[in-house]
Amino acid sequence: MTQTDLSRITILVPGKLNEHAAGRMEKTFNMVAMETADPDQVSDELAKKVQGIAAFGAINAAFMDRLPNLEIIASFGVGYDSVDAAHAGKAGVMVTNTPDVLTEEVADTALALLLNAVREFPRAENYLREGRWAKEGPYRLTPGTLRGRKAGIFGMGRIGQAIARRLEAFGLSVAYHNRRKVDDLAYEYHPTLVSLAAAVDTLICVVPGGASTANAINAEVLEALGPQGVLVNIGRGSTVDEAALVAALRSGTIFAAGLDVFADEPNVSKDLVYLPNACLLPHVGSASIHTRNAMADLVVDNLIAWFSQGKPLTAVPETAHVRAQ
Ligand code: A2R
Repeated sequence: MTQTDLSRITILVPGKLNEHAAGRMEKTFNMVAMETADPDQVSDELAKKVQGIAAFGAINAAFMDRLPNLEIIASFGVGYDSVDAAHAGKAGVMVTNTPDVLTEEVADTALALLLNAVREFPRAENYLREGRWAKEGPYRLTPGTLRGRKAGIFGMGRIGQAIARRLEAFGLSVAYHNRRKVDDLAYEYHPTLVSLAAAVDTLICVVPGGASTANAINAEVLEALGPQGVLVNIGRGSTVDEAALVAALRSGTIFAAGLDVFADEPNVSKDLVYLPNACLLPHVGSASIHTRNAMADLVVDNLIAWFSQGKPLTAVPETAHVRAQ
């Protein structure tokens, strides 16, 4: 299909659109923006026209079912737990995500969270900005250090392995838990999350969200991690039982946490906000212009590949069987 032909294809964009993606989409397709993915806000005329969705937020089954000619949902981000991909797979709708292009950026952020949680750098910087260095003398020696720590990665996938490479360079030992052992990977494997937590003192969570990981990091796992324990979550907020985490941080069951993701974003539990041993970031794991542009390009390139060659670049496993009509 030529560029001109593509301009006849209607792509719906619910919610806030990445600017770089918007620029390319407007040039390439007939792009229709709407506020939210609400099936009641789609007119019958528009519903018939839509062949693709560029998704920057949740897309549920009801929204897909409102669009009889929908062929593809190109989702922004590697995690696609907010898109009902299982339903799409059954309905013959392709779903794509944006793996790989954000791997190194997210791994960088994981290490920043770990360092900040352990060495208190944000608090030390505030101390300087408040003029306390000159008035009160040097910032306190931190009780935490990376020296001698043993790291465990929950989710040794693309990002998990990029984090592991960084941890090795920092001199930490690395172990991991996945549902399956990864072939040709020398790191120590643990068949359960509790056994991983018990074997390490630094747990980094980078599994996808969804039912299979919901609240997986619970009171038992935090107890196993122990009083020197540091939890870093760069995956999804749904994976951590936040009430159990707050209790563990308050009681000293674990030492500290570094979190980029939360159960109810953008609302962050006040209990976490007031805890001095929690280092919190507003879901910025991949949030550089460089990496967000690369993710936006992959969203648009998936749509172009689907409508011009009948094959996307990065299908999610639940819809890998879907073929273009
Ligand atoms: O379990 P496996 O063998 O499928 O390994 C995957 C692991 N994983 C799990 N591990 C334990 N229990 C589970 N229920 C479970 N579900 C998945 O997480 C795999 O090693 C890893 C995910 O790696 P990738 O698919 O390569 O994803 P990537 O690019 O590393 O991104 C991970 C997540 C995203 O889904 C977003 O939520 C976040 O990082 O940005």
